[in-house]
Amino acid sequence: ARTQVAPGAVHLPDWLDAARQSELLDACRDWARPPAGLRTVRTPGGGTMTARQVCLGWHWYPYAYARTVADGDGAPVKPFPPWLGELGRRAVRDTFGGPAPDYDIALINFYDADARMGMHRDSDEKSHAPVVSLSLGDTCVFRFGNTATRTRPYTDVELRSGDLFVFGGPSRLAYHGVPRIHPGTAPPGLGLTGRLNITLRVSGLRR
Ligand code: MD5
Ligand code: FE
Repeated sequence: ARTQVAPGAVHLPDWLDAARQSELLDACRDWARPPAGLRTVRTPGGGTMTARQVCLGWHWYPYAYARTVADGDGAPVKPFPPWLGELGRRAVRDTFGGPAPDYDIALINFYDADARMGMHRDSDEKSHAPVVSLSLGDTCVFRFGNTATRTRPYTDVELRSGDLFVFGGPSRLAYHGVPRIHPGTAPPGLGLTGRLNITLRVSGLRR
């Protein structure tokens, strides 16, 4: 099943089978370890994001990318592996067909039961290539909004473990957020408490 939530915003439930979900989870656990592992993100306004993050390729700060993790342990960010780029290209081909971009960065969000992500736009990348989003673990409510405001109209979609969501075209700069996690809804065999979201992006930055 394939649902177009808005032009360019396409949800493919259950895109990753159980074995692929386990492989991706194992990789996320490796990336979450120091050096340059999981970090708590502080926003320029003095707030703290409740979803913790790991970056691959370039490091993301709200609102810019950098080469090092200055607010972590100072270690260089981990590399973006080629296999992950191939996964992103396959996701875009399965979603839209045709050519797929060269992904070079990943942002991985770890949500515990109480974590949220407020409505925002992903406008720090210097490329309008589609963002590939992969979900693991607990089901969440994903709120897909509009390009003009962080309020209504929006569409709430449940994202489950193994789901793919691609944000391209006119949806690339839409407001979106994660207003809630449904605790205890992860597939029993996966062995994950909470939710993980992997986004693959094209930075548009010089390497
Ligand atoms: C998440 N992450 O579930 C979401 C999935 C983030 C973030 O929002 O910034 O790390 S990615 C959703 C996304 C990406 C790019 C564009 C749009 C949505 N959109 O236009 O709705 O942790
Ligand atoms: Fe986002």
